[in-house]
Amino acid sequence: MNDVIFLRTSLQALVAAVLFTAMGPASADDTRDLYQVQCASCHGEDRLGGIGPALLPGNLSRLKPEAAETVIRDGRPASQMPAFGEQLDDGQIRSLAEWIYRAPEVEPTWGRDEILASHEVTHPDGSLPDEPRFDADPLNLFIVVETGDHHASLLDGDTFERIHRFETRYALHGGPKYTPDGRYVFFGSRDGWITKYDIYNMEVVAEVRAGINMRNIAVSGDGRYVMAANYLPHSLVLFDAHNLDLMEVYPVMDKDGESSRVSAVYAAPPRSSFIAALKDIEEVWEIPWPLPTEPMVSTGHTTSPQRSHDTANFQVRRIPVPDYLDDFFFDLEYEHVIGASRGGQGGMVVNLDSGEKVADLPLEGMPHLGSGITWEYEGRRVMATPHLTKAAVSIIDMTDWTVVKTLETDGPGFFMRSHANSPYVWVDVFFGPNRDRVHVIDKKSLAIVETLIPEPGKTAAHVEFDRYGDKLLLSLWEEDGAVIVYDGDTLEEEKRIPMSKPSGKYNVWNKTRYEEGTSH
Ligand code: DHE
Repeated sequence: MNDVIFLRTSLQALVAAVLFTAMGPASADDTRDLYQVQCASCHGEDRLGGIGPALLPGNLSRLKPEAAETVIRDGRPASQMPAFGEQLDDGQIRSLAEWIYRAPEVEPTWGRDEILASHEVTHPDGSLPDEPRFDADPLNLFIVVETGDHHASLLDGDTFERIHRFETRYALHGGPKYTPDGRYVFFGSRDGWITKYDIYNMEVVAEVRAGINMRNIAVSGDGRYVMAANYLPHSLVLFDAHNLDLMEVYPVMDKDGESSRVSAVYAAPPRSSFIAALKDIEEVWEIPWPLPTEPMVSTGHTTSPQRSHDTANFQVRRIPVPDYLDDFFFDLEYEHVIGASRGGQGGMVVNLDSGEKVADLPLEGMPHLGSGITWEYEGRRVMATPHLTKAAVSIIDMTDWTVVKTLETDGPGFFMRSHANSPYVWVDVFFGPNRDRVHVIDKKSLAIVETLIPEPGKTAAHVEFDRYGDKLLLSLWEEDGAVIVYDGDTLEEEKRIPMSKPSGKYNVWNKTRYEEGTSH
């Protein structure tokens, strides 16, 4: 399917390129056509985003037009944006770069009315049976997102048998988020949809579209609320997790009315709050959820804390920070946010209570902090992060924020993983000629002790352990890919399960227990 689209767009591109070259400087119609041929399949026909971000003036405030030309010509590292320098001449690149700064013909809106109109509850909370329809440890299940054909698989984490495979929304991005009991999972798609899925009954139970171009979602530590972070519109949107009822839309702007995209939102259970980093405003927002002090009430088959739609608890606390945070990570106590801007030359550590910057981190080469992990090393806690544009893994002492070690790798990596019970950390080599390699780092010696090549020439990426830290899954990130089961100690391959471009894998136990070796 994707090959057909690729072939068609390549042919269209060739025709368009020939026409443009013959016609001289591009007119508005030419540029509109060129955009449709070259860009629309990822960025949307109306520039509202798709697999790629929305391309509207309000979303490009940090990108200068000359820089936009460079991105079109050379591509953007650590994203799916390819280089068009071979296909397009300078005039075409310039006209496309100008085009994306034009005001849209119709200003896109996605507010309360649109969100409410999109809301669908197929199985109201409490209406389906409470027993799993399968025989497996419900806390050791994996959800695997298969981006090739927009499906997800449910795997038994003990036998590694596939229990079920189901269709998802288009282009899921970011980790799906579980309720603390592991019964429900929430998926977020780049085009704004949130899907609530009942794992026990293997049914979609509710859906709502939170935005036009979404970053990610977070579920409160008590499982009662879902927060969505958007690129378009510039908003955070709060839902009641039970049926995805809309609770609040937060326009994201500073005190002068300048609005911002949201980089991402995370739940910080020890603080009982959502933490959102902003892309165009130098602020981090903290939005606390209420503690479940209300009496317990019966909701059909389940007993849960009484629901409150009173958002008095959900007031925004603004924390000024010295730079934009595109990417960020937290310590286990959620006392500090460790963040970096994509353009910056390093990272910084901000204390979330005082709002003070407590350290600078000398991390060049775009640290991918979002995929950082932590472990105990010689009696202190360290964190490690790969870099998106540098062949290195940085290991940082979290007690004084100094760099303990910089490990040289076979190329820039995207994802890191471990488990408290595992002696090893796994990091992929996502970019460049060695993207078929995965490094295994010993947590004690901080050295790479093994480099695996599961299948030469095929991208190997993203690991997730089972709940015990014994076995792990690695993706062969290809259309005709697979997840590979490894023994976590012997590093021997045990099994392959065919999948369509499997991306992230998410173990219920590790995610709901905020395991130190996985993403949160
Ligand atoms: Fe992601 C997680 C941002 C490109 C696959 N990515 C995240 C998160 C953020 C983020 C903020 C954490 C959200 C969460 O889990 O709740 N990603 C970005 C970018 O800014 C970037 C570089 C550019 C962009 O296109 O937005 C980017 N990401 C990609 C890809 O190109 C990937 C490889 C393929 C894809 O499907 O888009 C990709 N991102 C992922 C995956 C996760 C993710 C699989 C979840 C990892 C996890 O283990 O939790």
